[in-house]
Amino acid sequence: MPAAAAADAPAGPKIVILATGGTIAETQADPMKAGCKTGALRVEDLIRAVPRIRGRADLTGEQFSNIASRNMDDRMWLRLAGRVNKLLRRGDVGGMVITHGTDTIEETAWFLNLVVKSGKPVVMTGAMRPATAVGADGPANLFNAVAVAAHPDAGGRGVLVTLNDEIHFAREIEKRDSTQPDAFKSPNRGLAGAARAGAVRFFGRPATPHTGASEFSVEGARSLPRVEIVYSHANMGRDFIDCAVEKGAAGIVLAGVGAGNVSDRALAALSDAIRKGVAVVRSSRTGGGIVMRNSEMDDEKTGTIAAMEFNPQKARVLLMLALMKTSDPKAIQEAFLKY
Ligand code: DAS
Repeated sequence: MPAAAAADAPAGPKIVILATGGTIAETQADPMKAGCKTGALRVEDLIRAVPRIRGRADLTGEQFSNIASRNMDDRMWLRLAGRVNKLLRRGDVGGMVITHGTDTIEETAWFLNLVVKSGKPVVMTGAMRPATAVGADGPANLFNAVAVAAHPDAGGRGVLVTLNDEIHFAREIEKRDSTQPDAFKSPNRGLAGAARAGAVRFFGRPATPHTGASEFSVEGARSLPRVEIVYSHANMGRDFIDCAVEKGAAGIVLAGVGAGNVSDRALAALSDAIRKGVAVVRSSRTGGGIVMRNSEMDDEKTGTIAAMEFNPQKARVLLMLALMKTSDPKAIQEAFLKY
């Protein structure tokens, strides 16, 4: 067999690529002008665009959706978790790659990390540049994601996200730049590993419970508790907090200033919300650091919950899942300390 054909021959474990959409599947009418066509490419197109990818694993593609990830919602998350769990229960499936828009990839990865019940590899990826862009990053990201999912030591690490030659843990990854290919950082506990041209190196294992060891499950769930994020700022009043409560939020995540702080006027609204049984988590809008319990604000007195390292969008996911089990602020705080 010629060398090129041998390199393309199916090898390795069976990996299912589940495509959900995002820029990796977008094209531009003119690469030099703004504007992208969402859902332009299907999973077969994504696979076809990557030379030698079939030599890394026995690949099957499945189109789950083809949306911009800003439109990812609870219903799709529940359906996605169900599909991933079902595929991973199959004896012949060795692992999965999920392509996803980068805008909310960190939220979906963190959600799946807590509700997928399998130790098999689940690796998410996407692209910052559309498929037709000069220097499109999608093909390299997909190639690396397949290499990570097919790696014999990739299991048991929770959901991983591979972009820009880096492997991130679902718990840690945050999108920190709106345009650059190196938009993703894992600021608190660091990277899970590196993947360069399909060469994979793992740096460590997750230190917190995930997948099979997570107590959270959405099996049979038809909806998720409503949790809103309110953004703290100078001159913050109470209206958006009151509105969230009136609209039926079971939880509120505060994207607080500094170490999860908020104005006295807004705090009065949060205290009223807590008295009505709404769980309130204090996170930070700063993009780094840890919102510790009883730091500048007295959580014992206010009944608030400290988000620890979780940014507002990650805290929202954890609060939604915690609220499926309890509305007791102390038990929810335990979850934020444990996960
Ligand atoms: N198109 C946006 C999204 O779906 C951005 C991207 O994928 O990079 O999230």
